[in-house]
Amino acid sequence: DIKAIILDLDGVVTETSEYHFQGWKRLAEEEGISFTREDNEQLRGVSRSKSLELLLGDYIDNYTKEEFQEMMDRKNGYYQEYLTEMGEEDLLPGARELLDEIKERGLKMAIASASRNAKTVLKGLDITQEFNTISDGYSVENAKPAPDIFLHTAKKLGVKPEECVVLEDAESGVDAALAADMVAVGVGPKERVGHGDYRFDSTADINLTEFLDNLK
Ligand code: B16
Ligand code: MG
Repeated sequence: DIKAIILDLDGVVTETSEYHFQGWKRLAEEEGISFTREDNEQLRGVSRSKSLELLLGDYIDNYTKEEFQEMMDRKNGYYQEYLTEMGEEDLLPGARELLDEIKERGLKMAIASASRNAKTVLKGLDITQEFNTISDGYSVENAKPAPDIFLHTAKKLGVKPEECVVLEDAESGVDAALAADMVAVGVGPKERVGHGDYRFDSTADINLTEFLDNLK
């Protein structure tokens, strides 16, 4: 039986990828490196350090460890500037209804995000209090696609991995959920999350009741 729903944050509950993109783009421009919206798609669900590695590509050899750290901090500063303007209106369509539905069904509910800014984002959206537990970019050492963040979250909820459904918009996140032996639900296009157990085009398209009844 399913006892808990674990939600990814960026891309499932809210769409912060545009803010991440603006932050990375500003940094890339300052460093004279090209960075397009398409490049940004690769960074979905990917940790901050891995994101910078992908952005730099071969240029990575031109930088010291300290410079790498400084660039991560600089991008995060830009990102946090955008976050200050966040509000309830930044919930993705269907997200509010989804949270209500999970609660009504008496299921446990958690966030498992790769972001170290997850708590700030949840506060901006004013939904912190909705969740039984929140795991973020500080919770585990190995980022998605490793299963660690989801296993850690299940443990905190006191449920078994097979009793969890994960909602994820990123390729790496679906990989992580499958590796954790949870029901992996992709939110997004087939090319990105089609390898999960189930898939919905968007958060607004998730019909939880129908989906859970079909699982039985
Ligand atoms: P930060 P999620 C992920 O969040 C984002 O999708 C990804 O683009 C970002 O690089 C990562 O968080 C780290 O974010 O720089 O704030 O620590 O989708 O796992 O909720
Ligand atoms: Mg995501």
